[in-house]
Amino acid sequence: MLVERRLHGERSLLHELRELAEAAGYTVAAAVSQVREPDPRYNIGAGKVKELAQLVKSVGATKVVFFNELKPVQAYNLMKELGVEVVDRFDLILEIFSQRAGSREAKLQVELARLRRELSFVREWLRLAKMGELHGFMGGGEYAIDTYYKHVRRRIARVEAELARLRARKAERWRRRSVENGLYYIALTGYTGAGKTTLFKALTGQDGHVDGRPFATLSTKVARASIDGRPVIVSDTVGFIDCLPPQLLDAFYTTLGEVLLADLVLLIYDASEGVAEIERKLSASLSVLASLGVNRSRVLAVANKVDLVGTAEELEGALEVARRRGLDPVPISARYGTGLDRLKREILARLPNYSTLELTIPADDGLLRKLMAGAYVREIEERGGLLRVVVEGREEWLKAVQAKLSGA
Ligand SMILES: Nc1nc2c(ncn2[C@@H]2O[C@H](COP(=O)(O)OP(=O)(O)OP(=O)(O)O)[C@@H](O)[C@H]2O)c(=O)[nH]1
Ligand SMILES: [Mg+2]
Repeated sequence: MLVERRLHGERSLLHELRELAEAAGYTVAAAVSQVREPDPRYNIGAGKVKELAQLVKSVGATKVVFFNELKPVQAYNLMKELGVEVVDRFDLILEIFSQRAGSREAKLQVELARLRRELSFVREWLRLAKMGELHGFMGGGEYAIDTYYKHVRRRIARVEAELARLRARKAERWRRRSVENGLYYIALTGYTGAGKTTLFKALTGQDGHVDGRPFATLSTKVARASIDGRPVIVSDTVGFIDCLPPQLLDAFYTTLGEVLLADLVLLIYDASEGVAEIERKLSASLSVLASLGVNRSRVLAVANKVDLVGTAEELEGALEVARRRGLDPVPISARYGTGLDRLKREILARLPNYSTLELTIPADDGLLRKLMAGAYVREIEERGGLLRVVVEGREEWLKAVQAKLSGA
């Protein structure tokens, strides 16, 4: 059963909570919404709790999921009154993440988010214990809680250290690819379900998991692609979501090294949704990107699923939402390949430090192959045993190749 409490004038997000619950494998028996200020005891009003208890019985619900973040005491009070397990949206998202975490990194990230959450719970217990408000809620008393708190802190430090090692290795791989091999890095980002993985497939030919449920992708996937002959690295990333719990943001998104290091960040959104929904998801995505430190100048917006958009006016409306935020979206259909040519042109036009260089190289060594792997060789001409080539690519890299040549 789903429950949401919102303030007057706030939009309901029960539809999204439902998608999440279904993605976690639940069948939704009922959904309840209440408009009021939070109640410190239950989050919702005490009268509503009685109603919920009735409803839980009549529909036979075995679990209640709140949209709102519950304080430990609220969850505890609610469980006592409702007689079934009570979780909030954070727990639900974490449940999906842990079901789907495949890679070592994703598993560690789930653990970190869980530990961080636990830490904030323990802090709350400690606070209540100090105020003498626990009334047997935690039998062990303040000392036991304090010991546990230290234990959680130690585990957090250990997981963080391992994640830092993984991240350093990733950054090193990136450095090799960009600095040593000249490749550009493009990150696909956007709200969950926007079509990142579908576009990733269309650009790289590599398969990814697509199932139409939220958070289909949990681990970043990286592949080489050729954009009109220009070799690039494309990465598919974890989707964003509205009201992302801060502990999850910390655990999952600040480790999106791909996004931080990317030369270009594509922000994909589903243009087939209503304008209000597009607005909500775009602004959630932009605020995650901003909190990751991604500059707007590196962002290229992509309006996906135009095959589902009914009329030209609707499409215009969907593009206008992004324009109002200073973005100039490229309309595409990742599924049917519509608009990909224009998207590729726009990508190329935005690659930073892209330049053209003419080089004369020996015909017989591996340099030509190296150039072709890291840049776009536009022209090749043979001249008396030497090759005159015109290459386009990352300026620093081309200059480095040139310097090596003249030094040799
Ligand atoms: N009609 C249509 N459907 C699309 C298009 N692109 C993606 N979809 C569908 O939208 C759903 C989500 O697509 P994904 O590619 O998994 O989206 P994602 O952004 O990777 O989602 P997460 O991994 O959950 O963040 C799937 O059911 C896709 O088949 C498109 O251009 N047109
Ligand atoms: Mg995906």
